[in-house]
Amino acid sequence: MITVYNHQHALHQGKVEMFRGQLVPCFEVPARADYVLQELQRRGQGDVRAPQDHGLEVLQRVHSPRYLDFLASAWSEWVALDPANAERDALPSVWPVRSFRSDILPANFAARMGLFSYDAGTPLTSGTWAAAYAGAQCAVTAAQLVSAGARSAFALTRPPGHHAGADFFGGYCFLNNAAVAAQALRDAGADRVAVLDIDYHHGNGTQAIFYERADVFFASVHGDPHTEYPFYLGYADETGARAGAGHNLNLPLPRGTDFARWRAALGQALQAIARSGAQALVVSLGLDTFEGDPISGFHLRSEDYLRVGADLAAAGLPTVFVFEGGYAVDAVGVNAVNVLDGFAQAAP
Ligand code: Q9C
Ligand code: ZN
Repeated sequence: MITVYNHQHALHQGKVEMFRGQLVPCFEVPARADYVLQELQRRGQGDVRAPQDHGLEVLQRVHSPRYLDFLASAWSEWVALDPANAERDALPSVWPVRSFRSDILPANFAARMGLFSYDAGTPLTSGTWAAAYAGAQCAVTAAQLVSAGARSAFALTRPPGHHAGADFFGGYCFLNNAAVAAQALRDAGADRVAVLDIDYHHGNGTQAIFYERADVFFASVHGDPHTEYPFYLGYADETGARAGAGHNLNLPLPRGTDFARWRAALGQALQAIARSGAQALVVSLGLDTFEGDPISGFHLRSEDYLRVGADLAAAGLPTVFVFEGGYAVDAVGVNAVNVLDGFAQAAP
């Protein structure tokens, strides 16, 4: 399998996130991607390439212009507020909930941070834009390799993407790499595409981006949002709207779910994807379903990920893998490469 690697991922290096009234060290750290790359090389899957730069246009297919403008200039505006900010992450602290206006773009920087986000756990840093931009280009490059006939490709990048919407960041995500890949597959000629999200957390950003569209089917297996982040989306009754009605499938599972039950849900998602008529698949590959994950609640084991890869291969679709969550840092390499290996060994 070809890996398109974001060599600039470590430019995004958050220091702290808000958790229960305290700033705690970030879970989403550069070592995550380093371990995956190391494991790929250790197991002789070292066809690792750099992304091609397809410009802002590919991002504008998914994200709003005012959000992209904000992200591109946010760090310099933050430092302009106070030179001492250069040493601090930027975090939002005020948000426009229901009945506030979101059409107005406030001049105040804190107000714009809140307008374009939904949590205080996603620090924006000096290199966030550069890292996220290069990461989204990795997703496009992987999609184009698959469009050109590759059986599969892996976009190995961070920060992750599936919580980011058309005009918001959150959940450690800024640009929605999986959505950008799905759109790139569409733009390269696939009439119907599916996104399958197997991160522990519901892919609220991806769902929101495609919710009213019939051309991109979204399916997600995740922790029940009644108790699990992102809480406000990911319920089973969300099936799509308007033209997208019937093109969204959520399979929430309780905290404590083991591999047998999780795999049955994966099977359900894959059946729905087959029925959707998708000609290509994007997998939002989160490894935070692992039993050792520090912030999640499923019980998958490292060897289970080989079977996950084989199940995905059995769908028989050209597949773009996009790296998402997974915070058991010393296991995330083995778990990610197990999926890719399981896929490659089973794929025709
Ligand atoms: N102290 C992804 O997996 N809140 N994002 C966790 C832990 C946010 C996870 C709180 C979790 C976001 C891509
Ligand atoms: Zn996650």
